[in-house]
Amino acid sequence: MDELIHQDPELAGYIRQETERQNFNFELIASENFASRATIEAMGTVLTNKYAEGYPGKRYYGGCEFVDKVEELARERAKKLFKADWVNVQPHSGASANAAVYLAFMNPGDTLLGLDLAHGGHLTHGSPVNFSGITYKAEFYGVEKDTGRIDMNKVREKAKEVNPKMISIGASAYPRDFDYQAFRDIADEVGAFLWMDMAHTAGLIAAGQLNDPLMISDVVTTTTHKTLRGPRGGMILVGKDGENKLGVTARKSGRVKNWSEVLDSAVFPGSQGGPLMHVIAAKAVAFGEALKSDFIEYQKQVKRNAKHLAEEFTNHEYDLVSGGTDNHLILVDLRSKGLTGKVAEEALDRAGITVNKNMVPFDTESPFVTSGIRIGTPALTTRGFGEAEFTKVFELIDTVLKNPTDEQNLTAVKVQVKELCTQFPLYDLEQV
Ligand code: DSN
Repeated sequence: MDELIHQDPELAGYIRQETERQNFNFELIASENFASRATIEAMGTVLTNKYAEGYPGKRYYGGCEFVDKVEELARERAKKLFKADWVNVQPHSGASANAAVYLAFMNPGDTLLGLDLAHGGHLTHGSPVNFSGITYKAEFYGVEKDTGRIDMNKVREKAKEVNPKMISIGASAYPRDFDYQAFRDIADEVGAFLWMDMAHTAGLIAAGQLNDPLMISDVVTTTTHKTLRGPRGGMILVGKDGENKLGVTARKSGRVKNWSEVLDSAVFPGSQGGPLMHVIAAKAVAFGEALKSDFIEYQKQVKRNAKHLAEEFTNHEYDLVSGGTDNHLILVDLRSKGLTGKVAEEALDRAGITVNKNMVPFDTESPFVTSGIRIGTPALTTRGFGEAEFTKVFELIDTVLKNPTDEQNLTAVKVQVKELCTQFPLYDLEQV
């Protein structure tokens, strides 16, 4: 970063401060991770200069011979990683990938059935403040009050009642795995498309640590920066390509096309312009890393750490939504401790522990206050934390939550957080 420090010391200083924050805090936001040095390097290259609207071999600009190879490499690695027939690596984000899916399969006013945001769903799955809820008619299924889990009989009842054009699966705060076959059966019964947004769990799925939606869903979207540990971005996949059985037609020609053709044109020119070739290069690096055998061990450890953390919380009389976890995250319901998510998040932040406040199902607080916190293990597992370290993570969280307004307490915890982080080095400050 020598040139940046020289040319723009103010900006370089902020980047350095953020690097230090990441190095010396407990990063427990379930949707975050630490990309490798190689992945970050790929993003800081001259590929950012290149316009490459279109796809490899079919671009609207000259000079694309090398970025074609970059995009092909990313596609081939992603296909291998997820055993998918087809992928599109151009979406700039998860929301952009999801927008392309809507554009491909839905007309304005069509009905979507998705998991309620207040029960762990995602903004782009029909929330009234998001384009998905504004443009389409959004209906929701939820989790059960007593179990915190989705009841597939209720999903079936709801699907029969609202007759959706598309059913979405996927969540941002659901600690359990999904029964994809049950969703498929329901989608087939009501004649709906089935779309899985695996943004949170893609890395676990790639490593065989959760049920695999690829061959069961019509289309799958993901981000590339969460459990997948790549650069910030999105991707769309089709497990089994072929003529789409519900007869989606290409918007201009009216011809029935394969899933892949419909989706490619929904990304470009449908909803995006030039792809971010530097980010696509970084995706290729991350997919290459995920194809190595130590990625499977990493994902197993992510799950072991989450399970261990869940046990620590339940053994100390905290309530967890659904009582535990199958994946990389837990959702702590703080009502029995007399705390809100907002108070907990702010106190933990002052102690160097980063989590996010989160609604719990049937929450009585507003989204700005909430009754819960969401905690994920992917990032700290990347820096080498195992179960022993997660015991310490729990102890320090518990110490904060017992006295969230005691500044001395928070300062003492922050010192211990930094000590433990120092034993597991992350980014070399000399390189940034
Ligand atoms: N913002 C992401 C999360 O935290 O889960 C979802 O897009």
